[in-house]
Amino acid sequence: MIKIYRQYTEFKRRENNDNLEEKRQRVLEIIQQVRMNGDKALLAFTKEFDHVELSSLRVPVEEIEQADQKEDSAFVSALKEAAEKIRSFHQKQKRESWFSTEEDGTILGQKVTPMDRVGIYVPGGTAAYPSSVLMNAIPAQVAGVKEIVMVTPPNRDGKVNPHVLLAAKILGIDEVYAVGGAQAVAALAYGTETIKPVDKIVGPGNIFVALAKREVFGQVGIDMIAGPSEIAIVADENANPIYLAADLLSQAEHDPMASSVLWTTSESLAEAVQLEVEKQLQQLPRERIARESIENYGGIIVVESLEEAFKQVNQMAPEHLEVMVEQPFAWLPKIKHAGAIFLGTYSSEPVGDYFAGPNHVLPTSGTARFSSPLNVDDFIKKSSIIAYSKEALFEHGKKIITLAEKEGLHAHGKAIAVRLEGER
Ligand code: HSO
Ligand code: ZN
Repeated sequence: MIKIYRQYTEFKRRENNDNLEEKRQRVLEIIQQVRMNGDKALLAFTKEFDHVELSSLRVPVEEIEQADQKEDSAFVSALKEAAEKIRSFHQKQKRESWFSTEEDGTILGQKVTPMDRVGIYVPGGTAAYPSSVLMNAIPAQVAGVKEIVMVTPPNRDGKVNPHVLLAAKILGIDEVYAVGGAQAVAALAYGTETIKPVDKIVGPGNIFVALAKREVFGQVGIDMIAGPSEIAIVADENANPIYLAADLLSQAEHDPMASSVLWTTSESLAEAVQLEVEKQLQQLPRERIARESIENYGGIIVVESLEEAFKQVNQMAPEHLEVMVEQPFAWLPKIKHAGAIFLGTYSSEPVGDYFAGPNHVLPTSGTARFSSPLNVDDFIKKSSIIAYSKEALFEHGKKIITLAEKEGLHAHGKAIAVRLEGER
């Protein structure tokens, strides 16, 4: 049963008290092995963790080419259409380089350059989501990244998930390696005989992948470290309990650690949703996962006012927030911290997971306080441009020399002074 609370303080937030140190040591060893032994280490770890002996790491290009042949056409066309929607949304995020000319002739600006090579981690098993391939790769493509490679663990037959390959095919990605876990992250960061190192690694993974990403950060860029999924819903008395229950369960089925929370001003709605969650739970193929999540990390919080509800939502800073109230747009100014905000009855969260266009890689575990959904900016970097004019240098040179000398950096001052003197 999903619990009903009258105080937010009674609702316990998910805490991570896993002992990570042991796992971290293991990950460090794996990274070390991959750096020393390259492909040989990758194949050995694949044998150890994925229980399969591969003769080559690279997935043959023909296999990717043929990925659509065994899929049903409704799935292929839905995935293609989703890719188009995601692409057109991300196109709007694209930034241009800019230059501004000052009155003294100086030109200042910012040059935008895409990263050269990016690696996308795609988990194996039931979390191998083709939708996540689209969400990770499309912003990189829109940014202009030329080389996008994918790594994903093989199954016991040595094959990678065919739906994931279909997503790769739709996007035109032909460099895919059948390797997963911390070893795949190490290979992307440091390179091996077959895998050329990348500049940034993105994509979700299990705890070993997350720890490995944290360890290689600095050698390469990484995206966020994603935690279990979360959904917060704020509903008034007019919301439909069937829809609310379904939306809560949509994220609960991801992970036993997922957190689904409803805030409402209506006691009777709270009770109706409680019953409805139970009813729908029993019909879910992933009931076990969803039930564990709902019972441990789910809740319905009855509040005095919507004002109060949004205050508490801001404290949670959820990954997803659904606003199921009349006039949802009117509440937007009150919402400060949420990865993605869904407004109104027809904006059910899975619309955003798959199809609307915005990214479904979102900040979790309260990190929406300081971070954003995965976006095109994650795949570019900026260089500052300074083209100083003679006039500007003569006007400001002395001030620069003063600043340099106060820092005790006389060579800095001299670099300016020789130019000022050169004109004598
Ligand atoms: N809701 C997940 C993304 C996802 N849902 C993938 C379905 N497939 C991220 O929060
Ligand atoms: Zn989802």
